[in-house]
Amino acid sequence: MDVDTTVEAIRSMEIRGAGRIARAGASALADYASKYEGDDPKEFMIGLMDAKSKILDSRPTAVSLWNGVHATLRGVENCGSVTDAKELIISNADRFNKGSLEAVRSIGEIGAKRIQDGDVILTHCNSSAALSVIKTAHRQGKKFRVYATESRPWRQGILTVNELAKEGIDITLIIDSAVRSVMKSVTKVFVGADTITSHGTLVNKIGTSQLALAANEARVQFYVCSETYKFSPMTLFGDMVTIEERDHDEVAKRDILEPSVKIFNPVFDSTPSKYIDGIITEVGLISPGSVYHVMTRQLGDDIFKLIGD
Ligand code: RUB
Repeated sequence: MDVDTTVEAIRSMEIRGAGRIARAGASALADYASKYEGDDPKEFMIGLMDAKSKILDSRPTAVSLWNGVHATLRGVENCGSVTDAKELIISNADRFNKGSLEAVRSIGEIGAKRIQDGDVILTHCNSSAALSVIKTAHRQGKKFRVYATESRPWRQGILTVNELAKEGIDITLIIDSAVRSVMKSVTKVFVGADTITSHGTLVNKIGTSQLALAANEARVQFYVCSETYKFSPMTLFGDMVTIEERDHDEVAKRDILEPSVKIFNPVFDSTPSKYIDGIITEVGLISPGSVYHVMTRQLGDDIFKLIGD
């Protein structure tokens, strides 16, 4: 898919979920590189930087997209020719995408160990990482049931319940406001992540923090399933995470409302680290307090080169 088509598909939610948009961004840059037919390095780089900024502007909250794009462009400034740059971008994108899918699989293996017979699981929205944990535990023969929130306004919960039902998992759809009501019988919560800050705050689908509060009140374990490329290097340097606000029409059509009614449609919210029992990543089950160490260990000195880019 070319850059403009990818950007439009991400904006319109045809491609959604933090992992998927990161892989789509990486693939779009590889598509630009593979289709460039000239041999002018300057022209190639101008087109590449234009593609990069369009992709990064497509959705503002998930740092996975930023990390996917930077992983794909890593080292391109040192290439001596357009041919070298094209090869590097294509192979970086391929490595990022394969690593991303492998991370989801590893998270499934690690997280499934936290699920036991008789568990009642709650999940929110539609997270490939969280569903990898649930599906892996089911494939291992564990007997449990799952509640999934509808996740207004886009209702990604419908994707979740259908995906889990096809696996033969005992799944119940609830409306978002039923979370506290079902929490009495829930034993574990598994959610995904769009961004995790250097101090362990989770940014994920709007309503996640309500699940965390209700879980905390009911003494229910709350796990975040997150590839490490959802850790945000910028937050280490004090940057805030931008919370996307989407079109008002997604909440309610204007024609059913009095003209003076305002609509506020934030897409993500923040869950403080104190509500998180563990973050299940491809490098292991870590505490929110370990995010800084994992992120700096993985990025090394690159972290300073990346910031301000
Ligand atoms: C999706 C969402 C998911 C995370 C993680 O929001 O909040 O929990 O993106 O998903 P949206 P994954 O539908 O607005 O993109 O684990 O698949 O990366």
